[in-house]
Amino acid sequence: GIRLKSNFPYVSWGHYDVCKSQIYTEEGLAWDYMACQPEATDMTKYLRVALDPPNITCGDPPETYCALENPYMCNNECDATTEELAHPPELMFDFEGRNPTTFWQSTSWKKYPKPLQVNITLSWNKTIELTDDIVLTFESGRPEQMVLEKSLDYGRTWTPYQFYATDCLDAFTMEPKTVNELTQRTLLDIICTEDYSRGYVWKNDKTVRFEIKDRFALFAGPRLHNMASLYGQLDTTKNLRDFFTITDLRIRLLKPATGATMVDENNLSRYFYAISDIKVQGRCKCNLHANSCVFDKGKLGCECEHNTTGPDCGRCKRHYHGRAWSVGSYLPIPKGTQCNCTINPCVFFTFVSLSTGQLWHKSILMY
Ligand SMILES: *[C@@H]1O[C@H](CO)[C@@H](O)[C@H](O)[C@H]1NC(C)=O
Ligand SMILES: *[C@@H]1O[C@H](CO)[C@@H](O)[C@H](O)[C@H]1NC(C)=O
Ligand SMILES: *[C@@H]1O[C@H](CO)[C@@H](O)[C@H](O)[C@H]1NC(C)=O
Ligand SMILES: *[C@@H]1O[C@H](CO)[C@@H](O)[C@H](O)[C@H]1NC(C)=O
Ligand SMILES: *[C@@H]1O[C@H](CO)[C@@H](O)[C@H](O)[C@H]1NC(C)=O
Ligand SMILES: *[C@@H]1O[C@H](CO)[C@@H](O)[C@H](O)[C@H]1NC(C)=O
Ligand SMILES: [Ca+2]
Repeated sequence: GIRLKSNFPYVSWGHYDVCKSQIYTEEGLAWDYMACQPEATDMTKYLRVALDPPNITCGDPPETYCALENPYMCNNECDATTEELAHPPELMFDFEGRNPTTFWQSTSWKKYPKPLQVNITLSWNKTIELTDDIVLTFESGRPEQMVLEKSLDYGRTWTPYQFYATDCLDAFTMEPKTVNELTQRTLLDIICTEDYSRGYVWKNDKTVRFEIKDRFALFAGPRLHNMASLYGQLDTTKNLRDFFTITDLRIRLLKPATGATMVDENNLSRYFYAISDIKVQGRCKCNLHANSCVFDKGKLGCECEHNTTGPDCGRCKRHYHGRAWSVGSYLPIPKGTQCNCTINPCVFFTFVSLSTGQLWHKSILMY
């Protein structure tokens, strides 16, 4: 089990909002160092999106689309040169409170039976930890085949997160499963689900999910009331921690909605992909050594404490290798970790360079 200090400020997702606090000890005032992490937030504000093929967005040349459920209803026009009729990728991430919805749209399945396949790659150039379900909203029927993939190394290698199909056996030779069938032991299994691909039900539910919360619930209980138990597991089980950690996501659209067993070859303008919204909630991974994450000059980075440094606070600062770096811990001091100075006493000076007048951030160690 995990022991928690009763005075830890506990916020929404159970993260501690301070990295250190002053305490009174028998020897006087001292610092108590704690695990800390930035608050979870909407991570779609900080990503880059790339499409493959790059020219797969509709509207160049302009095209008219028909509704999937009614081939005579053809009032969906896409023209990249007209703002009101363009459907660029940004519209997957804009604020969706308006009516009508705004969405990205692909070209239609003109080259049928050649597959209509699109990769949508989301990159953060920073390690982030997912804290809530990934939710995609499709505006023209959910795809009949799709794979969600993740990368943990800035897009060099990819692994599947989840497969989606109307028929898992047929599409991926996988038995269909639902997230509810997972247990603590099989939590990291990659499954194929048919839950989000069924024919015409798209009118009622347009969303495709990757269920993070249901997986958390296997440790933290149905209403996530026991986050300490989850954090205890995350703290000690690297595979589990890495499972929810990403630098990039890729949505591989493999087959659009057709709503039928046969594709109507006389009217291929009924088949295309359209996505109005993508939700990705998470926080910067700071190895439990930072309270906040900043977005500066287009770049996400942790504001490291505990004398650590690096984009993820993944190492000790220069001259602070008195103790080997390790992930911050939810366990109380002295298990709580921080990098410390190599020598004792540890004094630093900041010099003003006399020749240039500039502040010289060179740190000098003094005995
Ligand atoms: C996209 O570009 C490729 C290669 O340049 C071309 O073969 C393809 O027809 C283009 N697709 C569209 C929809 O314009
Ligand atoms: C097929 O698509 C065209 C537009 O490409 C449209 O005018 C027509 O009404 C559609 N329906 C049928 C059944 O042909
Ligand atoms: C999409 O990504 C996969 C690997 O993740 C790659 O094999 C494929 O060629 C990419 N492009 C398309 C258009 O599917
Ligand atoms: C990613 O971040 C690194 C620094 O951590 C930077 O050097 C690189 O240019 C960034 N790449 C992109 C594509 O922004
Ligand atoms: C970081 O180093 C400074 C200077 O030596 C020290 O005062 C401080 O206690 C250290 N912080 C942690 C969390 O170890
Ligand atoms: C740094 O931590 C190590 C391990 O806890 C300890 O042995 C060492 O004395 C510490 N150094 C300083 C300068 O406090
Ligand atoms: Ca939108």
